[in-house]
Amino acid sequence: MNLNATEAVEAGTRIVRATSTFDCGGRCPLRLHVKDNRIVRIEGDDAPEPDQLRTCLRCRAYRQMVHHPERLMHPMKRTGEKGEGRFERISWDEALETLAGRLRHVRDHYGPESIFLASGGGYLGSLHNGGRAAARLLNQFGGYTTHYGNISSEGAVWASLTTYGSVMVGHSREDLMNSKLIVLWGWDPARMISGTNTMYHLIRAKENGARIVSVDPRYHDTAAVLAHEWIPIRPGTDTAVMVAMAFVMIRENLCDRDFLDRYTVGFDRFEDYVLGREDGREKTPSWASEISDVPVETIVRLAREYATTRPAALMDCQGPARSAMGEQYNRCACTLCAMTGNVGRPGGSAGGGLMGIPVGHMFRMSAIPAGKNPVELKGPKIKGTLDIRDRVIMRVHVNRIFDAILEGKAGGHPADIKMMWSMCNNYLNQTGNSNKAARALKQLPFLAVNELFMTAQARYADLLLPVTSAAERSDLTRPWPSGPYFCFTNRAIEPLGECKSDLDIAGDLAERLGFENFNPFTEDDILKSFVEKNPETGPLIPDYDQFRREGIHRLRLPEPIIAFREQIEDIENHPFSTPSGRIEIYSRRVEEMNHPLCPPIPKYMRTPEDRFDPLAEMYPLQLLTPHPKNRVHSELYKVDWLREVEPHRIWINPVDAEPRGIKTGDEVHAFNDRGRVAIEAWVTERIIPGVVSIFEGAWYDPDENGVDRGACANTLTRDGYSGGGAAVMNTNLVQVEKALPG
Ligand SMILES: Nc1nc2c(c(=O)[nH]1)N[C@H]1C(S)=C(S)[C@@H](COP(=O)(O)OP(=O)(O)OC[C@H]3O[C@@H](n4cnc5c(=O)[nH]c(N)nc54)[C@H](O)[C@@H]3O)O[C@H]1N2
Ligand SMILES: Nc1nc2c(c(=O)[nH]1)N[C@H]1C(S)=C(S)[C@@H](COP(=O)(O)OP(=O)(O)OC[C@H]3O[C@@H](n4cnc5c(=O)[nH]c(N)nc54)[C@H](O)[C@@H]3O)O[C@H]1N2
Ligand SMILES: [Mo]
Repeated sequence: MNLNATEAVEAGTRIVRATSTFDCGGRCPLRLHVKDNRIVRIEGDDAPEPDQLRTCLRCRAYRQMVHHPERLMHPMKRTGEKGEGRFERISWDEALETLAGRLRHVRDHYGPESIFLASGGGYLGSLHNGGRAAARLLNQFGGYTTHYGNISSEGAVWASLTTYGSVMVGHSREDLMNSKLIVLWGWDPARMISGTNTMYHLIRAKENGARIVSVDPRYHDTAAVLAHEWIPIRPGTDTAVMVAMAFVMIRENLCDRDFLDRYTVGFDRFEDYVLGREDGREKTPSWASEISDVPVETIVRLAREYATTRPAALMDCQGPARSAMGEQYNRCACTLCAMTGNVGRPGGSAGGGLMGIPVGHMFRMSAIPAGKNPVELKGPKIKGTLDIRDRVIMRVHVNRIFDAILEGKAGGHPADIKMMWSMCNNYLNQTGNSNKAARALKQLPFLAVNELFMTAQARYADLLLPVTSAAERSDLTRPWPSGPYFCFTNRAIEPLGECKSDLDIAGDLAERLGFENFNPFTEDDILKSFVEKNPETGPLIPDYDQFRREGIHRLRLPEPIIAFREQIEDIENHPFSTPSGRIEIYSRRVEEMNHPLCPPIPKYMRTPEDRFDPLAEMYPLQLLTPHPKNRVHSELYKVDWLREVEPHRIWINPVDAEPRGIKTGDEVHAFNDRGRVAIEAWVTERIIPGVVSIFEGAWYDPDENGVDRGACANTLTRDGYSGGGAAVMNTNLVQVEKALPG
């Protein structure tokens, strides 16, 4: 087979080296075949094994999105009711004048804090574009209010910072080859990627003899392909099982005491809790079994196996952490990693859920600084604090944006929001409680949205500004957790219709607002300076032109990166970045915060809408909302090829389906006090009884009775956050019933 596409190309067709900028955590190097300003074909990476980065289904369907007939092609203003989706075409001139006028009006009448800037959650381009350009402009304009918190991983971030003082808690994926046991604890990389070639490395690790165990309420794709054992567990109860594993390890003398003595602080406090000296309750396997439905023998066996198989990689992630007490799961995972001496060791893991290594995390430095937000300068400095309450004084938690719009200062939020300018997100669809979000956007006086599609949120706009896809501009990007490589995405086609990049929109608007020289550099100048002036990448990418030509710069690491290896090899000269310089199983900083939901050691705690909440009488099923295989959140929703991959369905176990008279293919309603969705059922033993699952990202589409026909998962979720700041996406109770015919 001829893998070198350049040779087989038709006359008039160019091949452009690029990638998508989807936020799946991977980054597929692509060769886009372009003819007459259309991408006509896509091929993946042509590097030989073992370097080749295999392209997944979403990037293979990329051109179906870029050239989708429903792409927004010109600016539009609302003509119907808010949310109705009726718009009329206007000129860029009118659009920019409208936005500039509204910004001036709100700033002058209510103050700049009443302007809300909502930028990217799921979209990941480079930092000069997207929300960054708008922030730079608004900083010059007088400031704005924005959101706080990483909607993906705040629980894991909090846990990693608390325990290690660092978010770089990962190993390069090749290091999985050194593991003898790999525990996928709420981690499904076959679907959510977690680094382009993670599955490749997991498969090799298995071939190399590693045992693979999956702990998850769902028998997911990675487990189906790789796991020797599936341990089903009730959502939100992982910490209880981990604590009971610690109990077994302590009682059976299986802890690495030398490691704990040398590298950690506060294990005694954790031990007091585990053994019941703190609260009179031993955290035995039978205690945890009642909470989690994991059999006692399984907990005991897993504890022994994990403690005695060295090295072992306990791979916790972010899904279970996107929950009401999410950070406790990651903190407890870190604690188990330390108890077994797996931190800083090849084939081991540090836990913490983030899996990032310090290369491949690039372009954080800005060639054009965004400047400071004058609104935030009026507030307290929040750098370094672990206390979420300090972080939401001047900002709105990302999962509370719509509550802030509805309630304003009277509801304890930092501002009375009078307008929102939104880009690179579909938050109505992607944050908790979409019905509340829709109410908020109906009430909000003005919403401008930079978008490629008429998304669920864009329907509520007053003004729609059409933006280019990543294929229509050049950019830099990266795989987020792993690498180690950097991507240059070359402009493949000229902007379609009247689309402009967010950067150009900000530039044009700056002109209207009277700022001169907002975009003084060419695209190439900017990208070049990002690469060359960045202290992280500068030394790593020696030749900008070659990088641009090849579309990728692969790093050759002499050996896999192991988080905290330096600390473990020489703790005296390389302390951890925590106040004690050690791994903090107990955190004084957290104790001093005195936050009722943040114990200083990891603990299992009950939460609202857990399985034991009395509300379960009315809404007896726990709802999970994982990320979809055939989309990136709500992106790619319109692509037919990908819809064919997997219909949008609710997973339900036969034990729950049969008494409700539900069969595969039936239309069912899932509902709670926040909303009701209509969705097809998939009756399957791949999910445990008592739990149902709807993939996030389907577009919210309420009918006249308020039933969400699009079955957006967030019609059912809560707009809250945990003590550590995690968006609560996986702690929900619902009922499911068969839809009545007609
Ligand atoms: N229930 C539930 N909800 C969740 C999650 C969950 O697990 N469960 N996960 C959460 C997570 S981790 C995340 S990261 C968020 C993601 O939340 P969002 O960021 O709101 O989700 P996306 O669907 O990626 O939306 C990105 C939007 O940006 C647009 N876009 C793409 N490129 C550009 C561009 O260059 N400029 C502009 N202006 N727009 C562009 C796309 O068309 C798309 O509509 O969802 C969260 N929501
Ligand atoms: N294809 C695709 N890939 C993506 C994305 C996408 O939208 N599509 N989004 C990307 C983004 S922005 C992010 S942040 C990541 C998210 O990646 P993750 O946060 O890892 O993904 P999730 O799908 O939310 O959840 C992972 C697993 O956790 C399980 N789980 C949920 N609750 C619990 C629990 O209480 N206990 C246990 N043990 N397991 C539980 C789910 O069943 C699921 O199998 O994915 C990235 N990758
Ligand atoms: Mo995310």
